[in-house]
Amino acid sequence: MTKAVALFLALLMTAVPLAGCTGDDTVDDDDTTGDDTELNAANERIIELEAQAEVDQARIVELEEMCCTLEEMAVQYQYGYNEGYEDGGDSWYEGWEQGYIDGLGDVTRVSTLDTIIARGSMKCGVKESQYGMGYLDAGTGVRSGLDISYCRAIAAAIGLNPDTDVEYIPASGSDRFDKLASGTIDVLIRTTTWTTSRDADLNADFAGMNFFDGQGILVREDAFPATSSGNSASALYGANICVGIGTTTEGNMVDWFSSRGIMFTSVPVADAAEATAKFIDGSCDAFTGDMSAMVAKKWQLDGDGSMNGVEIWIAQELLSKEPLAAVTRDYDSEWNEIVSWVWWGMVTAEEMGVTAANAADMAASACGGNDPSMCRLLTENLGLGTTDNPLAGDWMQAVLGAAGNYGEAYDDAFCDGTYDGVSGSAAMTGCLISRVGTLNALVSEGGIQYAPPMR
Ligand SMILES: N[C@@H](CCC(=O)N[C@@H](CS)C(=O)NCC(=O)O)C(=O)O
Repeated sequence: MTKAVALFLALLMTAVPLAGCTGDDTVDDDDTTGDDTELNAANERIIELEAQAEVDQARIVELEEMCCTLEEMAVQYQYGYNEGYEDGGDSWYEGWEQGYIDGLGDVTRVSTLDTIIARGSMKCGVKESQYGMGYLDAGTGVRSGLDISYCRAIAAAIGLNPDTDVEYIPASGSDRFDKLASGTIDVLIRTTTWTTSRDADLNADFAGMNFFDGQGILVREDAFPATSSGNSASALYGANICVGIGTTTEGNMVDWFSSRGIMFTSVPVADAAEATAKFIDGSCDAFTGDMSAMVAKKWQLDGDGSMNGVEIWIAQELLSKEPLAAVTRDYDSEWNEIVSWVWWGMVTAEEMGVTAANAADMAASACGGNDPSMCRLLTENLGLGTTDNPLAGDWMQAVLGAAGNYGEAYDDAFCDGTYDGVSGSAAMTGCLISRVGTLNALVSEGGIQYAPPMR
């Protein structure tokens, strides 16, 4: 790409002076100082330059057609990079060069949606360790959590069977973005925080924020007693703190403690299993991660007796903002739009009082009666999808059937599963993480879960 852009710019730079030249090619008849030979030579040169300008102009048009938009140029770049990375052999850079050349030969962009439909199944990159978000019950093989519901909802939206056509692929804190970029997964839904540098530097485009989280710290009472610590992370002087490699948590921890002048030792771990083992055996005095993970971990460790009688507590502070979002690859707009609008569709359904149970009836009465916005939500695709694979008109009914509205999905993930989907967060019962009064309530309840208009 660098070469093509350089050539393109070089040609442009040549064309500009040429245009100036041809626009100023009159000869002054009153000029008696020049002789005919000079004049003829100048005229010949002008003709020569004009001919060259025509050739250059044709080449510019050719290059413009090849790389008709900047976005397409970037797609080629990415294509080349991915190809090169895959086929790189000894040197990824050589592979990149080759991949780029190959990529130039194939500028046709294929939406991930079309790839999924052709394949007949969707690959969702998930967590398996975090109860409430992405959890695999080793005994029953059942997956649960808000992230799993989101994967199911997307599958249903695009006409797949959410029970059979979703392949769940575990993604760790450190390999998740590679798995996405390489196409090992179609979408990443794994408690992933949306940050500027991830968005800008990685082959990653963020979509629906399904949970607004923050960073928490789980602490061993025998290392730092809760009462004398004032239930505060600021008392953790000299603590050994387990933190997942490749997470936002690592940087936030350094920011938070160093800005307060608190010394600590970071203990980097590959995953939650290693962190849990080190926390249990005392190699780590504390374990830090998303608050949703810390609450779930405390609940699990309190319940399974693995702390051998050692009390554990969660510090009162939220150390950061962790808006957890789904992620697709860059330059994959139609697919990103679907992933985003499935989430907003679930929020909108809750705002409008539509649930898994009443969606079909609501559609019938709204479209037969006088409720155009409800009819639109439940029976129109609103332009989502690709030319080859537009979403079905009843895609939102399928989403609701697979995962419910946001309130129902939240209830399935964190509460007792009895919520009716319309009565509001205060009506949810048996919640591991209460929703009422938090950022994850609807805007109408003082939270920030909010959907742009669906029309
Ligand atoms: N939102 C964080 C995710 C942090 C994360 O996944 N941390 C792991 C580190 S081990 C964790 O807390 N896991 C807890 C669990 O899986 O139960 C990010 O995007 O980097």
